[in-house]
Amino acid sequence: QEIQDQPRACRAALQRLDGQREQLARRYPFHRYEQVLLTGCGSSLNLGMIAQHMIAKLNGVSCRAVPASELLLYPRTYLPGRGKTLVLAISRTGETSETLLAVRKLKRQGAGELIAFTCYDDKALVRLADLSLVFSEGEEHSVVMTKAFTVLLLGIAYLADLHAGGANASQWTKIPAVIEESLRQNGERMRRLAQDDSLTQFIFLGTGPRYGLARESMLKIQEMAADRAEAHQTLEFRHGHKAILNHKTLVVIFSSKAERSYLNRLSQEIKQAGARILLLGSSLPDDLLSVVDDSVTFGGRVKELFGPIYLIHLMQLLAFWRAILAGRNPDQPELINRVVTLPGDHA
Ligand code: F1P
Repeated sequence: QEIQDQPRACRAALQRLDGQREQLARRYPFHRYEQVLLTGCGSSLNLGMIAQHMIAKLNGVSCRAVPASELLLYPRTYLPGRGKTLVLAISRTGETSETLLAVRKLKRQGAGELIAFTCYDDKALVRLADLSLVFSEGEEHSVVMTKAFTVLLLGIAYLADLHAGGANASQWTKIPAVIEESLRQNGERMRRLAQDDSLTQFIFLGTGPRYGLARESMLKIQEMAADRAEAHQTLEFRHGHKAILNHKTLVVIFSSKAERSYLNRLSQEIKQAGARILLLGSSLPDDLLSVVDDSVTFGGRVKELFGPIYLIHLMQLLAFWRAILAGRNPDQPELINRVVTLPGDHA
């Protein structure tokens, strides 16, 4: 239900953001800072890794996503000697202790303001933040994050564009429609793919904003289905990692225009190793389509930069069906906690 609810949740979030537009535009514009740091853990980190590309591209500011544990343990590595850092902390629950401890530490070390992106307004992260964007539409019963990922990512993209002058405002309403259409068209396809029990490992490849998407896809497969999964920056995969390919492997490539001319060679190598390829992207060329086993093409109605917002639902569905078919509960996987805390944590 939470995967299927994404179009509705996105529309509700957009309506609220539109209502706060003028107010939000005045608070902590990204370009006034020396750098923007995004932080979080798990899915929240992965969405930060996607959003860093959107912020850097739209706002012309140095921006990086760093795991909260890294910031907690090595804060000096990530704070510039001069100028202020704007910290964007992402946490669905607002309770993950690494994230809370990291933002407290950054404040103590002289970082600038803190904006929280979360789904719950009564939690510790909101109390620490200078500004909180609370996406209650993303609240979930499931331990594993699905619609919250999409809604929070859409929210950060919206804010990045707003601070850059709002040139992409017309993009946002297209996104829920693209997800809705794809859920209808591709849901059954993902179920059939998941059903293939000859597959035992999944490899996700993406570059730029699509690397965070690849990592989140890997995390979904691991969390929900406990299948073996890896994520790599697309061309990095050729540097040794490809040795693990075999005929029981599905490689999912999130293609982007920038790397398109290199994908034929990579795809041929993957095929030579006996693995299968699922290619996802817009305007996919015929010569590439002839090499891969399967593809899902999106019409390019939404700019490539924002593609990860409407692509992740496919991999959420794949992971969901893998879990169901293996007799696992995708909402409440064994070994996984809704909130990860540190021992002796007083966050
Ligand atoms: C982050 C997170 C989730 C993960 C697990 C543990 O939570 O790492 O991504 O699925 O449930 O927590 P949050 O800080 O976004 O609430």
